[in-house]
Amino acid sequence: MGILNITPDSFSDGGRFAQRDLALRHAAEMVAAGATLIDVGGESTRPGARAVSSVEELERVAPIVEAISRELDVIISVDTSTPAVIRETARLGAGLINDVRSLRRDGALDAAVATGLPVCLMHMRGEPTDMQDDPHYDNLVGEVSSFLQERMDACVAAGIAAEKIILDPGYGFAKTLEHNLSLFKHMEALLALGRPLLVGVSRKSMIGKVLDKPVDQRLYGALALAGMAMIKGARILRVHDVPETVDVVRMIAAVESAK
Ligand code: 8Y7
Repeated sequence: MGILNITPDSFSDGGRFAQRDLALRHAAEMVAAGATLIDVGGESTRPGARAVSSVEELERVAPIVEAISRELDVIISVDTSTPAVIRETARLGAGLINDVRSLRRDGALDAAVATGLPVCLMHMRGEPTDMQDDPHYDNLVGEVSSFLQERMDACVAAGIAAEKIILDPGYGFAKTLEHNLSLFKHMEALLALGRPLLVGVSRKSMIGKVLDKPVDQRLYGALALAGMAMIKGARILRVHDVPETVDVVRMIAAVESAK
């Protein structure tokens, strides 16, 4: 899964169409490099990020989803918690709802059910604005696992087939470095929930903190974690660096399919 962040229009001096073409080109490169999903996001979930209105979020994301759906053969994942964005992007061709809030926002679960699309449910506590305020767990793996089980039960009760649910430990969301490392080490425990796991660690601070490296020097660390996640049984890797990660995945697949 290649990450496509849609930055505000003001960021690009070329305006709306240049923005869309740039995003489409980046998506096409990731698909050519082997991405089978593109995760399109219009709301920053970074700690302390500014809130974006649902209108603004939809204005950012909808044209990109529409363009990718028209031009590329890839599953479009939409990184959103917003009911209107869930409904509208599904209509425009989205194939997966990736919600870091696990469909807990008012109206999000109903919107997701109405689309009939698969969903990725991720563990987080609190909101991106306060999630890193001294997170504490008595039993990290147990609490993450129960949370995901509870969200999965709520989705199934609302009418989403269990087969359409992907789970995610939520690395970097309401977790210290020690929490992230421990939850990575014990990732296998979450496979007991019976659903495919998605892992997102690309360029995240858990790599920066271990290696003491800024965000543009975290690729090798990310690739080490990508390989480990695959071997531990993760099925989807959410990454910025698609060509490099695809090499890792293909080498592991080659060895695992050997006699
Ligand atoms: C994740 C994510 C982000 C993740 C899933 C970043 C939107 C932060 N991280 N979605 N989104 N899993 N499912 O650094 O780990 O990419 S945003």
